[in-house]
Amino acid sequence: MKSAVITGITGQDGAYLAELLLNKGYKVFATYRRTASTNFWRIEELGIRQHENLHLVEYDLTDLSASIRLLENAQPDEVYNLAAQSFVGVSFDQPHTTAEITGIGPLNLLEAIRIVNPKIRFYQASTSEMFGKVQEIPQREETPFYPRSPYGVAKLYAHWMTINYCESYDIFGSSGILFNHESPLRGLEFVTRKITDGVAKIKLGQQDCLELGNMDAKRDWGFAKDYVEGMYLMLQADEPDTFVLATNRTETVRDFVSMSCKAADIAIEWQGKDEDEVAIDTATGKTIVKVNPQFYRPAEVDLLIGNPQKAKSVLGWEPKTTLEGLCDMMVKADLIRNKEGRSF
Ligand code: NDP
Ligand code: GDR
Repeated sequence: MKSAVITGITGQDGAYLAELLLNKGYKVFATYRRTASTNFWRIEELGIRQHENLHLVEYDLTDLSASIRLLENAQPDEVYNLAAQSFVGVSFDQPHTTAEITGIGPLNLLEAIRIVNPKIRFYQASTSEMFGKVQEIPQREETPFYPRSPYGVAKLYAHWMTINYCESYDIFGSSGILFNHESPLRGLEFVTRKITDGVAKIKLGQQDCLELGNMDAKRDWGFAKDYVEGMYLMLQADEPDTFVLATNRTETVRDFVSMSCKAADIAIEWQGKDEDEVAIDTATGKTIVKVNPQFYRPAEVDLLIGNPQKAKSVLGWEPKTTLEGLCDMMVKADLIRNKEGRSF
């Protein structure tokens, strides 16, 4: 029986990856942080919390000795490092914490692998945020990096440390440069889920208006469940490497709002520009979306669109879900949850 450590089981990707590996017959050691109240709702939604091969381990990525103990106890074949302070907006307010968790944290795991067993394979959750300011489109593995947030800078450090540990100590460390991936399990602070949850509440009469920041930002959005397959494939490859996972389609935040309203059967009309831009519900004449500059970022990533060709040719990986399909799935899930009075 193969075994794997997944850090960050309480997050979106950790939950989907655990489900995938359990279905493949893995023993999974999944880490969570001690918090005053537990947040296992994602693995509960997926119905895997009580799985006999899922072992929940309390752990903090910033602790080197805990990282060593984690690997000594689990003796895994593979480590998937998904834990991070992953919210770009917060990284501007908490740059130190972000650097410690998102930048130095992965180094603790690399050191632990070096000390405990250099044969353990390591996956690092790198990100399209490392591309930041547009240097080339579509972005691919060779595109120069220009991060635009403390989060992006921290991730870039961890990305290069993963490569450095491969080259220095012959550790199998692969990085997935993943573009935005979403799902009904996405955190409510991220824009897609904020929109689908907000639109569902507006449809149900539970909320009047949704306030957003930069409507012009363009993102390459895929489905998280497709992307965790790519993580798994990276650690089954013959050689460690870096791979972009993306859909090669980009849309604005505004487009995602329009798509979500359509999925909820709300007809809208856009009016105004910049900070005065609004979306009007054509049936009621009410403003249901408006701009709040509070959500603008000090430095923005304007345009992301990835080229996943290498992942396709080397790993046989391709995204399977369209953006319309993803958006529809998220809106439907949020309509059901909000109708039942449970919103995570
Ligand atoms: P989430 O924010 O949903 O999950 C992050 C996880 O990290 C949570 O389980 C969180 O625990 C955990 N965590 C945070 N700090 C620590 C710490 N100090 N020690 C241990 N665990 C910690 O992220 P996603 O699932 O969306 O993303 C997974 C990874 O992929 C992240 O590293 C993210 O940066 C990266 N990524 C994500 C993309 C996306 O579009 N989703 C795209 C590219 C990269 P808690 O619940 O306690 O906060
Ligand atoms: P991102 O995701 O920063 O790309 O990072 P997010 O959904 O937070 O923002 C996407 C874009 O939408 C704009 N935006 C808003 N964003 C939020 N959160 N809230 C708003 O109200 C809002 N209005 C407009 C943002 O300015 C931005 O341009 C995600 C995270 O999962 C990272 O961990 C991951 O590495 C990258 O995706 C790839």
